[in-house]
Amino acid sequence: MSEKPKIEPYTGPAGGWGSVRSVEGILTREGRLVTGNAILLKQNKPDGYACVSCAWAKPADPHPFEYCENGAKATAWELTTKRVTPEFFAEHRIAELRTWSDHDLEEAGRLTHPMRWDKASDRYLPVSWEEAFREIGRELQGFEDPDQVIFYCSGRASLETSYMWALFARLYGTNNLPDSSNMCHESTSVALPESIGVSVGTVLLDDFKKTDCIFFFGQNVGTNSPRMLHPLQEASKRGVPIVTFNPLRERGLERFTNPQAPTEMLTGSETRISSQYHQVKAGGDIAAIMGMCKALVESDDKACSEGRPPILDHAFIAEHTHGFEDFVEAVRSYRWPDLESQSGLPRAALEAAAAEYARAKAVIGIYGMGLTQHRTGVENVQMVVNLLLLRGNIGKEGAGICPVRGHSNVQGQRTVGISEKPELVPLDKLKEKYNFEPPRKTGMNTVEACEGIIKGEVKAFLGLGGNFVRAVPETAAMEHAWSRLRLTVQISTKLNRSHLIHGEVAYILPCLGRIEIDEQDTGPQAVSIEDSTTCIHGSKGHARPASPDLLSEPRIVAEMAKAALPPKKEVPWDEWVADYARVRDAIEETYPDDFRDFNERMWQPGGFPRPVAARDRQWKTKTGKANFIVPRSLEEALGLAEESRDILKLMTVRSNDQFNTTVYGYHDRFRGIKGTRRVILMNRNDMARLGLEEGEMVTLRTAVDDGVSREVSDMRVTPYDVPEGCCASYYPECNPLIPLWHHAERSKVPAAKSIPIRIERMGARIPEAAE
Ligand SMILES: Nc1nc2c(c(=O)[nH]1)N[C@H]1C(S)=C(S)[C@@H](COP(=O)(O)OP(=O)(O)OC[C@H]3O[C@@H](n4cnc5c(=O)[nH]c(N)nc54)[C@H](O)[C@@H]3O)O[C@H]1N2
Ligand SMILES: Nc1nc2c(c(=O)[nH]1)N[C@H]1C(S)=C(S)[C@@H](COP(=O)(O)OP(=O)(O)OC[C@H]3O[C@@H](n4cnc5c(=O)[nH]c(N)nc54)[C@H](O)[C@@H]3O)O[C@H]1N2
Ligand SMILES: [Mo]
Repeated sequence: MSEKPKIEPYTGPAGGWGSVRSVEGILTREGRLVTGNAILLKQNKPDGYACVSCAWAKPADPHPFEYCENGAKATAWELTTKRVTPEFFAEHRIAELRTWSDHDLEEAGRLTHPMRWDKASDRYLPVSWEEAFREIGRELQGFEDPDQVIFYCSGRASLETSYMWALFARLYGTNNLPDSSNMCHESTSVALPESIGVSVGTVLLDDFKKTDCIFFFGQNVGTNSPRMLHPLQEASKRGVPIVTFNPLRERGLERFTNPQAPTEMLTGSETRISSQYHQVKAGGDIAAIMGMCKALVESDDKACSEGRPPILDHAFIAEHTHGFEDFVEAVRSYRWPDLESQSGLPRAALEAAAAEYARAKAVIGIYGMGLTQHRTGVENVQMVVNLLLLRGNIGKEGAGICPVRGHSNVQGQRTVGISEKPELVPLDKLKEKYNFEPPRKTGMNTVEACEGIIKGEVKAFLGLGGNFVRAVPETAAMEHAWSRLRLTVQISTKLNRSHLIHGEVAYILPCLGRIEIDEQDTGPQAVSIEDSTTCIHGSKGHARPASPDLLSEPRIVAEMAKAALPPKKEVPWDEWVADYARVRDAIEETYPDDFRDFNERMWQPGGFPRPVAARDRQWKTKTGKANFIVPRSLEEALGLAEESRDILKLMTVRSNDQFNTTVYGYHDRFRGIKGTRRVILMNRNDMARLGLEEGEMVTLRTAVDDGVSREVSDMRVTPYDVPEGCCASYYPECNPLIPLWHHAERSKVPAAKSIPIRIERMGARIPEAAE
């Protein structure tokens, strides 16, 4: 991008005219306007398609324009008129394409034809589907051990495709089913079952209408789930306090103008979103929440001793929870000065937040990657649950825990068997239904798959969507090891880096997107997805396919499976492809409690919710109760000596102009950054201490002693409102800095929000910081 970078504060609200102009800009680019606009009216509608962007809930009574700026961008990006054809690949050698940016690769357009890498010319050449499936099948039959093969799944594929993919992997003989949630909400999937006996959130959209108070940790709603601003705005207008913890001041969490409300737009009226905004240090949430718990316990003690009504819900705690005494003992043992220095927040601020919590009858706790992508990711989540349990805020109207999921069906994929953990899958049921012996050995998650690839133990990688090499940590070692794989197969819509660093035998298999009409033998097909609030929705494509040579994801999965596996009458691949309703029947038979009357109910406005036991205060935990869990890491953290002052904690975050590794453009409007993504957002005091000037270019270097040098250069020093000791930059540009072992201890989610780094002036090492 040649545009001159510009960095200046953004004064507008989230949404508003900025959002309208941005949507307009997207739709008018390259003739996207006509199709795009008509199609957008179908987004998140009962007879339409589920947005391909985020997983936020779709209301039963949708707005005529039930989409947001970023949903519109995602749609336009998929409906682009540009094409990556065999001629494109003839013009560009792989070595050349490798020098292109993430943005330019995907901006080249939709993939149109199955392609196979040709060693002699170092190009991708067109291949027939038949030949592609035949060779992939033959290759898959050739590996010694099924555990040498990875079946990765990015979170967009439908419930139908995901069910088929997981079955394919298990029939092949492996539980190697890592997915994008291993980099995302796996901390949730480990934390919540221990705390409350379910792996998903307990909040429904309706709870937003009944809540008294919202606590918001580490999620950037204005950028990553903008439609959620509508229920938040409504809550705020009812006077519901919203208490936010985030190191960065994110505009969407501050104020919002609904671009779809004409009066608001004309009068320029804004709604404040957060009533309290606490700029916690990166990784400081456990200490912050512990501080709130301490304030609550102390005021409960006081109230009880003065004969006033208690602050804590002792009846709920007695009947429904376990571990309260140990937890309170821990809470009392922490000293305020330690909690203040760990969280970076003064006691008075934490007491003010606690007072807001104590006043409310029903509290929702919302969170995102700011909690899950830390070494303490699991404990972070459990600490939010501890806070909620103190006043019975789980399993009550208007209250609950609300993880904001990423990809549009990432939660649903887990529901239908995409998991490396065999204990989460009804293997006996699969065994009986499909008459085979499913593998019982735990498979590889994302980090383990990377380790296996680096060690050379993994021989083949099959990707159902996504951009694995770019999304994972340790870019240098991964890219090097990736090219030693025997087989890489990527089922994709757009060209990305994972296609270009490829195995010895490499295929790109282009597929239909969810917005496109999917015509099979019994007519146009629908698919289904599960949103962040466990509601399941039907989705029907409305746009003409990008190319006549595309196949649907279910078809590609079925053909690969048929080519790789011996035929089996119990698994009717062809019938499934002819009519996806038959896949839904199979899903219902495998998971009868979750998917009762699946085919009928999937068109219910607002979707149908899966049962979640904790919503009804049934606790499917080992103790049979909801558990208070003491975070051990806080003790350890408090015991550690102050870290070296020239090491900063780097948070890698998303801009308002990207979807994960898909870079739409170079403007991060809400953060006032234009024309570049190569910035390092820093506190002015850190800049002064490290002797860095605004606008100078620096190298970021990972500050760990494992003998590996990790660096990213050409980053522009940009002063920003971020706590001292913390800094921020963009994902995926900074992924080369993350050591593979730097992940949440219990869930193995890469700790992308707390990478220890040093900052060096380009060209010369800066001397040790002056202290
Ligand atoms: N438009 C758009 N939508 C998306 C995506 C996208 O890339 N673009 N990605 C999708 C996916 S897969 C996901 S997982 C979600 C991600 O959505 P988010 O969870 O919002 O993810 P991030 O942008 O990584 O930002 C996390 C937020 O956490 C804050 N944060 C960082 N460290 C800490 C901390 O230690 N404590 C606290 N309290 N906060 C912290 C950051 O300042 C930032 O505001 O969005 C989904 N939706
Ligand atoms: N440093 C750092 N790293 C991170 C994160 C972070 O916050 N910081 N976040 C992590 C998170 S939360 C996630 S979820 C992962 C994301 O990791 P992935 O899910 O692997 O990556 P995406 O960028 O979402 O994948 C984009 C590609 O998906 C393909 N695609 C798009 N639509 C479709 C479709 O309908 N079907 C098929 N088959 N393919 C499609 C396109 O070819 C596109 O190039 O990254 C993780 N990595
Ligand atoms: Mo994600």
